[in-house]
Amino acid sequence: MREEAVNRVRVVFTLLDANGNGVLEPVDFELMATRVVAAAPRSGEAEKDALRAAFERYWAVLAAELDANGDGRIDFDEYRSVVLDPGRFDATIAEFARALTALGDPDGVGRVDRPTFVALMSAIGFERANIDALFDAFGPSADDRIEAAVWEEGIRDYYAPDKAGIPGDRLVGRATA
Ligand SMILES: [Ca+2]
Ligand SMILES: [Ca+2]
Repeated sequence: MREEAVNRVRVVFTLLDANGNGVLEPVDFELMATRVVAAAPRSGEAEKDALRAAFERYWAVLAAELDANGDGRIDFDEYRSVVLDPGRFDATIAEFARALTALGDPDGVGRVDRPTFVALMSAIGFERANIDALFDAFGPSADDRIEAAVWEEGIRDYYAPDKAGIPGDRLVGRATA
């Protein structure tokens, strides 16, 4: 497993622990879904419901696959095995990636502008400098928009254990220009 993959997973664990008590529980995913939906005022109810459903499923799958000691919570040692066998989570991550990027593209034109991207990624909890660095790594157009499909693929790559030097690494540590 690439060290970069472990670092990416650690960042996600910290963010998913929305109430900051050191373990993942259902309430974290409810909090996160509420925050992200609140950051997407231009999106329709169907898209918001899809995002909420994606977070619910995300938790359900993590709980079923990673809660090794069966206490209904997932600590980091349990969570880090998410990258050992990512195939188990492909469908869940793909659903999440699709739901999130759909919120980023409320007009359904396949493109995401920077303010919308920043709002959603800030709601998840990433730092502004990292968010901008990631957006730039996705190769924005002259009018400062990225392809929704590129972002969606970037989310899936983020969880890939064998990838390094990918745009998602911009979300780890301090952003560098
Ligand atoms: Ca928590
Ligand atoms: Ca547990």
